[in-house]
Amino acid sequence: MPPSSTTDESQSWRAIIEGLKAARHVAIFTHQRPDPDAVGSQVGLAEILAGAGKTGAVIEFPPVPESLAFILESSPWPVAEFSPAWSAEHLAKFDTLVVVDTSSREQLAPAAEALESFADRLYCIDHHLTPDIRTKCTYRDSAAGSCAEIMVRLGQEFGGLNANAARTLLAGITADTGWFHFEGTSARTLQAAALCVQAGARPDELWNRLMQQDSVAKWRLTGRVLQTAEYTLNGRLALLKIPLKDFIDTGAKSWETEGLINLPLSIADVIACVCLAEQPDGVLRVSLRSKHSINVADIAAQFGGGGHARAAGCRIRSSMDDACQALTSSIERQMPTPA
Ligand SMILES: [Mn+2]
Repeated sequence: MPPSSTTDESQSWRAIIEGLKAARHVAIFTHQRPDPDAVGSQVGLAEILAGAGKTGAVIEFPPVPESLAFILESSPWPVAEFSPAWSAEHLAKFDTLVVVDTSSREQLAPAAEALESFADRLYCIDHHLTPDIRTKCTYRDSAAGSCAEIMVRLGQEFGGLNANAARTLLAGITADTGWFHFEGTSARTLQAAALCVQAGARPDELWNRLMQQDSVAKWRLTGRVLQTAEYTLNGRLALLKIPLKDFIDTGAKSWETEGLINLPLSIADVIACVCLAEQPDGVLRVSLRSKHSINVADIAAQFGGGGHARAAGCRIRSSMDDACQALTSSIERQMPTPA
């Protein structure tokens, strides 16, 4: 498959391929709060590079959701947890550093400074809108529905995918496209998925590993959050508020809010949803989704975050009520006038 549309992008694509072909010992990073696309892209890339005779490691920012263990356990390279001590001891030993599925300093916060101190050997492969980390080369395809989709193309430059690369990359593709129903799902997405299935990935296995692993605590939390959901701006905006108390009472973990924000989008009138989850340190972790019209990446950016047009996030340090008010008025300014 050809790389991407513009000259800039195809130049950075060639530069990334050349850099990876010349690499010997590679550390692969991804964003905090990793998801299947993040770790699927990491392990898929590790398989591709291991197949080309390279060594390396996959680096995670803790905590990593238990639900992703099945991907990380299949890594051909050791998986390490990032810490300042790990960084001081090991980072300089890698001749090549790669960041996948993000290009945002904020999402790499614990390691951003350390990574930028090696910017001359740092590559980034991403599909998000707002790059700000300093690298030797960043390849960004914001039309790709997942970073894993880009990795499948990258695999073709290295002679194809082995069965485990195919499996971990299909995990990333399916998760980031909502099993092929998000806007970013394109012919190239489906072509990449077909290559994965051809190389041995099984959609039924991945559906079970990714979609049928919830805890009872998560569903108790979900019940509470849906009960207390608020619908504003003429029913077009859904607000989900999760105070810390709800996590404590139900026993749900912080990452078990995953997917919850999509539920109110099933309501015909709702065109945007905001979910605010209070963290133990008092900061509000905010997720934003929209069906159409509203660019939630722009909204998130107003609060120091980022993401995609239809899915974005940020962190806000204020009371739940103040944050809801600020987000609601910012979304209201983007609301289309009803016909
Ligand atoms: Mn992604």
